[in-house]
Amino acid sequence: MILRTQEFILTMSIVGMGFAVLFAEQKAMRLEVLNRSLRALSATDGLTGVANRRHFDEVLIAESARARSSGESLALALVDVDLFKPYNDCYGHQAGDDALRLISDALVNSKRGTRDLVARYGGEEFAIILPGADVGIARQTAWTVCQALEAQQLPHVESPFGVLTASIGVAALVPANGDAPSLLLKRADAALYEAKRRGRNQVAVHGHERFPHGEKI
Ligand code: GH3
Ligand code: MG
Ligand code: MG
Repeated sequence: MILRTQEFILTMSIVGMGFAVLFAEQKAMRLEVLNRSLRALSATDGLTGVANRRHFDEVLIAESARARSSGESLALALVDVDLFKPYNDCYGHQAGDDALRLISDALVNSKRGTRDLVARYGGEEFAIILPGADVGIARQTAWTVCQALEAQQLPHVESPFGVLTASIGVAALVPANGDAPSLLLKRADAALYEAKRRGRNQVAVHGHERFPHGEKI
């Protein structure tokens, strides 16, 4: 009788340990899923669902380092929605938010494959990191974005184009030792400024156009 009881206790202990291991594994899996979703959330812009500025900064640093060691070109497109303040003033902030979501969709649909990263850079500005792209490919992608935005036909009566449009500055380089990722940003930003200056709803490419005061952008 005592033997039976001991056997029973032993069996129950083994079964109990089995359950404990199973529960621990399930808990670890649940935590892993939770961690993954938290990581994804902390990298995502809440309004548009594309990468946020923090994630953009991380990816730009990582891709610059990768391009530096592989000798591949790295391109960046900075996209700024045209006349967005008047859009908000005319149609309301909620409509402005809806438009930003549609614009980010157009950007995501225009990117090449999975290596490109679309991010909300801030406010009504977006960025696309294009690893491996030279100036020609980056310019082409940027044009696709401009055309996709125009094709959305979001009415904007305050704009000379009649619809919501964007201006895009593009830069590409093979990072050399000592080139900070901020150099690519600075060049794309200068090109964006040039696209605005020329009348908006267009692409300007750093190094391929001239600034009014002579030096190449
Ligand atoms: P430009 O063509 O020179 O870029 O003119 P702009 O009016 O787009 O530029 P400006 O910098 O004067 O205005 C940007 C506007 O973007 C002002 C701001 O209210 C709006 N904006 C920024 N973030 C958001 C947002 O999250 N939602 C909405 N609805 N509007 C935003
Ligand atoms: Mg802006
Ligand atoms: Mg703007």
